[in-house]
Amino acid sequence: MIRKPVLLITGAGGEIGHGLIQRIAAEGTYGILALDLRPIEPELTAMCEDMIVGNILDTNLLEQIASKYEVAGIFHLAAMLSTRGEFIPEVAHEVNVQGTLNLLKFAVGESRNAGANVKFLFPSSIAVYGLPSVATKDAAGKVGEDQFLTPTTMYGVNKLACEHLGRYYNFHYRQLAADRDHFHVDFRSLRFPGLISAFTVPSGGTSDYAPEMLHAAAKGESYDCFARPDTRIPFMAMPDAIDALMNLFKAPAESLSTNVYNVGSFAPSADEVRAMTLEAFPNAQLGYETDLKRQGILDTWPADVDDTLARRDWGWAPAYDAERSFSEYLIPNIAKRYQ
Ligand code: AKB
Repeated sequence: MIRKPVLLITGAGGEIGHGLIQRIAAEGTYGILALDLRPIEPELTAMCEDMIVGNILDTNLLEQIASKYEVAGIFHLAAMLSTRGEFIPEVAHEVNVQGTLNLLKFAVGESRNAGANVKFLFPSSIAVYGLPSVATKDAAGKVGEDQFLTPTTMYGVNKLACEHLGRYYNFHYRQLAADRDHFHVDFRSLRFPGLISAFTVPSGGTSDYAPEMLHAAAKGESYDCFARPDTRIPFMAMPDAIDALMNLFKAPAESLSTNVYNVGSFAPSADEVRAMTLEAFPNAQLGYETDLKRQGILDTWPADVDDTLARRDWGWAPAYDAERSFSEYLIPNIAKRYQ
């Protein structure tokens, strides 16, 4: 069997996967091995070396992949998000933590086979933060990587656990074993804010109100926002999220001072998102019906993040602020999509 060097993308059919497959295919440096529970769109499949329908919890499947391909890097995107995870927390833990552990172990094997440290890109989240009250959130402003790490959702707990697992596999894996490998997993993680794509609508997240509002307005559907008008959390346009992942992937290891980086972009209130949406779609019917339980989660997430380390270590600089995200990326593309 011929082993081909590829980048493995788990959760390839999700929101980030869409943009990432297109970016990696356009760059042309690597082949893509897409893995998802369901087949992905034919146009995206056509950009991939292979599309495997399967589960990250299936270790036999991962062994088969290892025997067939030389995986040069992993973008482990598969996850169960914060809202959905609260309905089935143990399943969320299995998918989010055991699934990540399986992939980290897989990455160790690939590093050993390749004789080089395989890069493991992991999208973490602002859900790792757990601010104790709205007053603390208001006072905290931009939150740094080491502050308020007391998440209240299973998803946040899982993401934080996986950041630590990644650091362990990077630096301490089997530290007492006599036959400890020289090679390790090069674990790199980004704490993403809520992401907004013009081409896909998220599901199962708690930051979903912003993209839901925008897509509903473009479709001419009425929408009641489940967050309070004054709710403020950070958001990012999808092209910047893809840039962040690719730039961190390409950054020289010696420039990185940590395994986990905040990345910020813009941080509008729910009402500011509504106003920007109404500017583009003046007839949209956008109201509020606050879901106090989901609001409770949003109140524990920071109003914004301090991304000084990402800016310093690997030159992070978002291309899209709120104005540009809406006027140049979101509105034109969403409007065209639902025309
Ligand atoms: C969610 O809402 O669960 C995600 C996230 C902020 O990580 N979009």
